Amino acid sequence: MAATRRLSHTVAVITINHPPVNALSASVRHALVKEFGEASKDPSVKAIVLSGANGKFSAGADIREFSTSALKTISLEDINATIEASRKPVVAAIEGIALGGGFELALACHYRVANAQSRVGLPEVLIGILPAAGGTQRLPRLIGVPAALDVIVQGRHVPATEALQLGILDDVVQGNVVNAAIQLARNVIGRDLAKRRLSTNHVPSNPHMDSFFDTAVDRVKKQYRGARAPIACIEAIRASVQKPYHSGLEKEKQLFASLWASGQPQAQQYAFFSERSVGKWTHPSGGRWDTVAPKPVRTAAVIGLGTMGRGIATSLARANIPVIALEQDAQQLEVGKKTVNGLLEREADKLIKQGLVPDTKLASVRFTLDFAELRDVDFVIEAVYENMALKKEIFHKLSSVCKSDAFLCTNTSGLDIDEIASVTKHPDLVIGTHFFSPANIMRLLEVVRGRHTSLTTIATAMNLGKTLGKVAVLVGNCPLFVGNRLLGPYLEQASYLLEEGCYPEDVDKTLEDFGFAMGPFRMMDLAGLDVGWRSRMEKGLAGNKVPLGTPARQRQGNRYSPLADMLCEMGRFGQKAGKGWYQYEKAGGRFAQPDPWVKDFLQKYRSTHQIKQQPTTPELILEHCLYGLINEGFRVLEDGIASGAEDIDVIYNNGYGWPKYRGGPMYYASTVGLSKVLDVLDGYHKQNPDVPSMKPAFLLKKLVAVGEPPIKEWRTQVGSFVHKL
Ligand code: 3H9
Repeated sequence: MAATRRLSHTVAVITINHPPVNALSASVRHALVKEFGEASKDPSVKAIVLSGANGKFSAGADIREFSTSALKTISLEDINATIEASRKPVVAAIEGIALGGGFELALACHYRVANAQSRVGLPEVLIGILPAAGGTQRLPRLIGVPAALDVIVQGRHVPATEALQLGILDDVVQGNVVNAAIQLARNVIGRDLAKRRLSTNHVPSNPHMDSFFDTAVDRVKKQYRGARAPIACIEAIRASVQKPYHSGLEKEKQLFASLWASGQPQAQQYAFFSERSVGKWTHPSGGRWDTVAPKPVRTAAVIGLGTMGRGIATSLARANIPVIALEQDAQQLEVGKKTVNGLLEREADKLIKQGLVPDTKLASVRFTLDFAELRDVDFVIEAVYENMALKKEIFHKLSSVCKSDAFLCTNTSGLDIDEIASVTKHPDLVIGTHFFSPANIMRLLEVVRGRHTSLTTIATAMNLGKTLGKVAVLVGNCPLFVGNRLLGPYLEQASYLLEEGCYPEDVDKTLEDFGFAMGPFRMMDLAGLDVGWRSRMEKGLAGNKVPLGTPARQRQGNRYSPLADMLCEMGRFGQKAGKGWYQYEKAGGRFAQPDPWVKDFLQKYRSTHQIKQQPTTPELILEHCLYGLINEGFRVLEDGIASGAEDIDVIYNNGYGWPKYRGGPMYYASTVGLSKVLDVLDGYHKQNPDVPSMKPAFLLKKLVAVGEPPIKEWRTQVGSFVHKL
């Protein structure tokens, strides 16, 4: 039964029961109509309580129904209207979550009571839509426009204590919320419900409301470049002020339809389900996520308190895992300790503000210089800088100091996990974790399996990722793993575009207009140009071995752009130096300004090497940079480094500033059409045979040859191609 009803004295308790999250699918809506209708008619029932089974009120509409006709059977707003109009008081008993349509259902009730651990919110914007069952009209009527705008446009999950302060809830209780709701329902029997029917209230307004909304639109246009849902949310709330309730509802419906037609919700919902599917990893050996249990991580250690180590230690403590933080240098330890303690204080303040204390606690971090203190920890994360010799020395030490079943993990953005594991006694317990900076904020975690990594080690690292609130994606061990590997051709193309006539700001603007948080040149300036330069020198690509400024076409072999190396030779390392591809107000400054020096430098470079300027359009810039990246994505799939297109997309959506409303690079390729991507790559490669990264991948050609199956089917298709390779 999707919903059940029982009687508690004179109160009918209707419980939604649709695991795992009580999504309001068609069967639930049918059941609600039936149970509510019967409770309304039953003369022995004087009040009604609405609740959810298994500790959750409801996660809202069933997202999988959006692309089916099921959504059309019994609208949620009709149910809400019936509940609100009820002459018997209706109380929502909120446990766990009341999100999206689930919260809209609660808003239609006359009273709302929640337990202290619960969260309410309208996160529709995060899946590309807007609340479309009256949420944008009822919430402003309940808590006013500014607060409603904040909750709806951010898609925030509002903790119960804050929701009480905002006036969303009537009560927050520590114990059994259904009992509390029954008690409240009894107390209000016979009361006048007119003021509790939100649709009949006015939205508090003032003469400056219109400019308030205009400012909000400008702000979200900047913040969520190209995303339509946040703007639609604001327009719907604007309608709640300007129009009567039912006209506001109409506006909500129209906005929903136009968003759907834009294709953005489909991309964001693909991204939503992809994030869930990557947690269900499979191993090339056939090992599956659900056949192995993760080991508990009761204590952890972090080695190295640089930027990464500090963020990782903070993440672990926030997840209530006690940490031992180790540095090899006393001064570094002091600096690290100060920073981590500062970060933890901020985390503690946040918890207090959200009313989550004392239920949510931060674990302790102990600081040490002594490896012997790591002898009992369950999970060690080494986070020293990227140097193979140093990492091997540490792993050798860990292998003799730590208990024999401790998991040993290296935080690296591209070093060989197998080589690191080779110096340990138990390579099966060694795994890579590529955190993204700042590690206490960024959601992405690439979990890198080595040749000997056991399924239990993978399960434990993946589970730890989830505990830390990360999106953990399992990837194979190859230079640069997945995210950074795809970045190679993207940056390479960006550099070639400069050789051929573009300026950094042209390329950045095009990619930022596409929706990237940051264009490639601003990103390189932020990360520091010297990092890549040093690694290219190690590989013999940059520096003395390549004559400075030798352009592509005059060299033997593959094309290579020396522009970034030339900037580094001149100390232009990016933001930290106050100059790189742009100029900044000072060293460490953040405001990138186009630099006349760079313009002059590029012009001289082109004329010295007689490079003819090519006409460029934004479309061309996008094709070159993005198709190169996508092509590498297909190669990663061919190599079995990522197990599906979804994995690559999750990595780009969460770690590389890819606009989620475009689904991720592989999803984007599917919307552009694989044959178009193939044609462009093919044409480019024929003209530029010295750029191997643009040679169309075998898998891309195969997918086009079999008629471009939908992305959902790529995983199986990829499997069969790889077997045949
Ligand atoms: C809406 O309400 C529109 C209305 O305004 C208007 C309608 C006309 N539907 O995340 P988890 C699945 S739009 C279908 O791993 P957690 C999820 O795929 C909706 N399925 O657990 C997974 O399935 P599986 C607005 C859903 O504990 C399983 O549940 N609401 C839905 O880490 C467990 O999920 C939202 O946007 C759904 N609504 O987090 C809320 N939600 O096991 C979206 C979840 O097969 N949901 N599933 O992989 C969330 O934010 C999180 O899932 C939640 C639980 C916080 C609920």
